[in-house]
Amino acid sequence: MTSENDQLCIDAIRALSMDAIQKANSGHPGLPMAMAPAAFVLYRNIMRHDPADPTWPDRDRFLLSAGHGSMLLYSVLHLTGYDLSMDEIKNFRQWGSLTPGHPERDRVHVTPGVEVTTGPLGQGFANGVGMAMAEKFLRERYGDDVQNHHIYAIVSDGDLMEGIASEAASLAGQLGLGRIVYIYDDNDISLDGPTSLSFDKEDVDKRFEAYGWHVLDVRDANDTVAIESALRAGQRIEDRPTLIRVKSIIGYPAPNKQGSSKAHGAALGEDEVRLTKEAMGWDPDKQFYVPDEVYAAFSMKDDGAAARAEWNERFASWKDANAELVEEWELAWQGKPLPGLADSLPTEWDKDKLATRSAGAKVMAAFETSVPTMVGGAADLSESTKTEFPESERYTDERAGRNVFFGVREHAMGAAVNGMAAHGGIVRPYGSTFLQFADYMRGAIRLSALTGLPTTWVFTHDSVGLGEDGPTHQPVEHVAALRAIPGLVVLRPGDATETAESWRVMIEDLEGPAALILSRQDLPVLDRSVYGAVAGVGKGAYVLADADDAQVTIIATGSEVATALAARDQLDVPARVVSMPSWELFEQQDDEYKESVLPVDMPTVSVEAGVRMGWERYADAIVSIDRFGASAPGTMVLEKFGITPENVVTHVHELLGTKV
Ligand SMILES: Cc1ncc(C[n+]2csc(CCOP(=O)(O)OP(=O)(O)O)c2C)c(N)n1
Ligand SMILES: [Mg+2]
Repeated sequence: MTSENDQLCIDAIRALSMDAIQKANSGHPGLPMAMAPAAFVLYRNIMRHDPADPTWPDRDRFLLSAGHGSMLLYSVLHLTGYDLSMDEIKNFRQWGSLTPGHPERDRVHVTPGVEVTTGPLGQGFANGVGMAMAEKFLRERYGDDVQNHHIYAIVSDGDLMEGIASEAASLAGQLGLGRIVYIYDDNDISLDGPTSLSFDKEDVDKRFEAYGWHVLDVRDANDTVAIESALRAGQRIEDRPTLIRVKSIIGYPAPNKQGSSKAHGAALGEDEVRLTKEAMGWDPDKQFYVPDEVYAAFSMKDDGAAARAEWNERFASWKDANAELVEEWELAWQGKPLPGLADSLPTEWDKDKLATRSAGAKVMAAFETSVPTMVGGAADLSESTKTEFPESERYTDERAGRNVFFGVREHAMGAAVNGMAAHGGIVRPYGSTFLQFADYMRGAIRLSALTGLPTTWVFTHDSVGLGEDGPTHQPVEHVAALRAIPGLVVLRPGDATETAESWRVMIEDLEGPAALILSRQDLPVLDRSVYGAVAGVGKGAYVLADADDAQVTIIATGSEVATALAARDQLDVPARVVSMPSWELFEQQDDEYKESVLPVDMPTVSVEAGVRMGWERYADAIVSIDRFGASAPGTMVLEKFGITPENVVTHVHELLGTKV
């Protein structure tokens, strides 16, 4: 039986959520009302968390994967004592508030206690898998005095319908991530109506058991005793993730709207809010009312402070006993590499031609020990993307190594990498695949940018130059599509040395996410005693080769830098070549620098083996590929599509009005 006091706390979540949504006349009351008991048990009785310090490293993490139920989270954060005031609750969904429509972990609005941005269903589910991976890795590396916590989430029908959740659940089962304990809000309702429309044939329990999860059923979402004992059972299972399926009635206890999709995504209406308050034994005339007993009983300030103090003590003695690891941990927790990263990077390549993906492999091997908590991997393409830490172990259910075999699960990989970054302690986690498949994980990439997470996306096989695999594998619009994401830094280095510098820039200089775009095919390694210094990479674009009286600038990225240099050699007019690995970094430079690289009055031709979209900003003539690729040897495809020095020369002559 739920005690009277507990019931009051639970009903306070419901009342606050209803009122905030009613005032905004916008939001999703159904989930907060039905899941109020589960959230109360989690935040009051199960989770170790401290409202006064929402970022302490060993706190339990909570993710509201069903982000539409955001008022549930805001109510609970307010009631347990986080710095989220009643005014913020009253400003739900309003401009500049800390209570946006869906929970946002954002560099601009920092809502204390919000771990990840959720809204696109399924992402939070998969973020939690990354968080559990991070926790396990850090626990093994630094010991359980430093990291020893759980990852909790509330997930909905929509979350479980999304493909990303299947990928992530399968991965979590494979990796035996026992610190995951998720509550599934099984309410037979989704947005369009009853789940009989689209989601009632599947046996979710059997499905998750088949993934290797530990599945528990709670028959009544109001049975706090059953919920608490299921959560404790989940905590005890160390070798498998746990899914607790909780049967609930959406919108409970609203007398007329509970159990119907009408409670899903719109304010209940003033009359129904009154009736619901009456049904709960609350005064219908009071809004945003929280009885003092609720604040007293729900507060986690004392228990949270005690939990954190207990950890502080353990952590302090760990520090005394592990002096050699302290600096490493502290830098990792700040997201920084060990000192000396830049000096560790290769400058000699032993070859005069090297694919940038192969250069990338050498670079990763070189900085491996400088970034001891970088964890990442590929979606079953590590042989091709060549992203691996050669001296490190594999991440398995038995041992959390640094090399993750994500399997062919791009979308879950993306969200898990975000989860690792959001967890903290994992420095620049990365995920890699062919550039073509960036589309399969775009939802996660977008969220990495929206949230400003320090994640690294490594994409190889970056143009039709990859050759015979043909148009299904040849990216054409992908670089442009990534550039379209605000806040994502796209880096397409032009040779091996630029690849090394790109990695340095990402690890040392950038705070947010970056996409590193690498070639499959060999590219000349540029002689830096002849060409511009590679330090220009950090400025996004720089002059690689110049002429005193240059009449034209050729801008190129990645593999086309070599094409541009060859065109310059063939031209009978003096030309400048600019390597432009990153538009975003170039845009951050001051006008003087920009003008020094790309003078406004200098005719400019761009060359990039992808769509022309956006190049109008920099170029007067554009050499591009505005069609899908073709299955043939890479050099031939590039030639057929005009990505050749000769075609660049033709464009220059056309632009200058001179004859070839
Ligand atoms: C990827 C994605 N697709 C669609 C939506 C729009 N949407 C929000 S909630 C929802 C489904 C609601 O059903 P459920 O997840 O069961 O939540 P409940 O109504 O039970 O609270 C949909 C389709 C979304 N948020 N994310
Ligand atoms: Mg539902």
